[in-house]
Amino acid sequence: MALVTGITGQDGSFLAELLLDKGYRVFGVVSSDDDAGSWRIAHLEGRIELLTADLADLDSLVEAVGECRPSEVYNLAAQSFVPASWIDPLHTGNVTGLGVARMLEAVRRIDPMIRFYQASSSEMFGKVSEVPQNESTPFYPRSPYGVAKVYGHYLTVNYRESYGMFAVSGILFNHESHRRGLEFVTRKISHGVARIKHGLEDKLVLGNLDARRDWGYAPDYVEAMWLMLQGDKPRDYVIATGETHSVREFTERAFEHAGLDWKDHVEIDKALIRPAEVDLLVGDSSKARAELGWQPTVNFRELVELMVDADIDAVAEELGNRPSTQTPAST
Ligand code: NAP
Ligand code: G4F
Repeated sequence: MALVTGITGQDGSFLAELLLDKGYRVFGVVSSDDDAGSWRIAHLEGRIELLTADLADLDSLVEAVGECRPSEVYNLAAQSFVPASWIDPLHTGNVTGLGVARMLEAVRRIDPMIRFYQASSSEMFGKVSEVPQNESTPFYPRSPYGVAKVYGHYLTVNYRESYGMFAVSGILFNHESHRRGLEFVTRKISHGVARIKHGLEDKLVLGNLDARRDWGYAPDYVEAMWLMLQGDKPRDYVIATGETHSVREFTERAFEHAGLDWKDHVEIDKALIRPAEVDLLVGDSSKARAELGWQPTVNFRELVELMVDADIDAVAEELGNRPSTQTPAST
């Protein structure tokens, strides 16, 4: 039995599918009844059980964990959009940082034998001190989001060391899919390309094209989360493809795949440039590959193409007024 916070997010929806396939009874935390991401789990209705709780409210989390008494908890809920963390650093700190403390406390109080996964992030490496980044690379976060994730990361380590809990952190590099939120750059691009292809827009407005990321495919990454909770010993792992590409390269490939030239459509808005940027991320996941047997199955080109294809199909469906269960009704 497993409890997943953030089940309506990109990763939560894929993790729920994976756990169901493995025969788990799956409970998911939703923060409200009209959860914005409910379109991602609509196809799982009747197969997963939802509990209402908020990462900002300890009592609600204790109640949720107590109600289902899972053997595994995956803490995926967060305010996860980096620019929003400068707009409201207090909210981000409360949910993305202190929310981890509340989840760990809820687990410890109900049953410290429950295995706990924390969704840590490559954003913690920030201004990187070595290339590629591995489990020993020092953290230097560059946003309130990154700072909050460092707090959650070290608190998970601390609960493991203080209470002997099976609490692990997955330091996951960027992972994407057709279920990615529209505010994140890869989906903004694939969705923008689809709308341009269908003649609904002509321009796509972006920020820093020089930033480099190690982009993988989200379903591969939720498998790593599960593998981490099946180990003999609780250990933290970097999960990454080991390849890095710029936002410009992603943009170029996405337009090219749709038979378009990005230079005809992309405009830069300096307002989208961040107060402090993470210039380069590329992960060394050799520890996970050796100890967990994990490896990515989708490369950069395949990722770009599958996202563009999915959005071109989804926009076509919307134009034909046929409902899609894979993208939000509003887009
Ligand atoms: P996502 O799509 O933004 O999903 C975040 C989830 O958190 C949503 O279900 C959201 O539901 C929920 N949530 C937000 N505030 C909440 C609150 N106060 N109480 C309860 N639930 C709340 O994120 P994702 O891409 O799936 O990522 C999953 C986790 O991995 C996040 O912690 C993220 O920071 C981390 N991560 C992601 C990546 C990546 O590349 N995707 C990489 C490294 C780490 P509502 O909005 O409806 O409340
Ligand atoms: O897609 P992004 O918003 O993702 P970012 O900031 O790397 O964060 C994501 O990955 C983290 C893991 O490393 C997660 F922890 C986090 O929760 C989230 O899932 O931006 C990627 C890059 C940035 O350098 C940004 O400056 O794309 C650049 N960018 C350029 N134009 C843009 C845009 N980003 C967004 N969102 N929108 C743009 O128009």
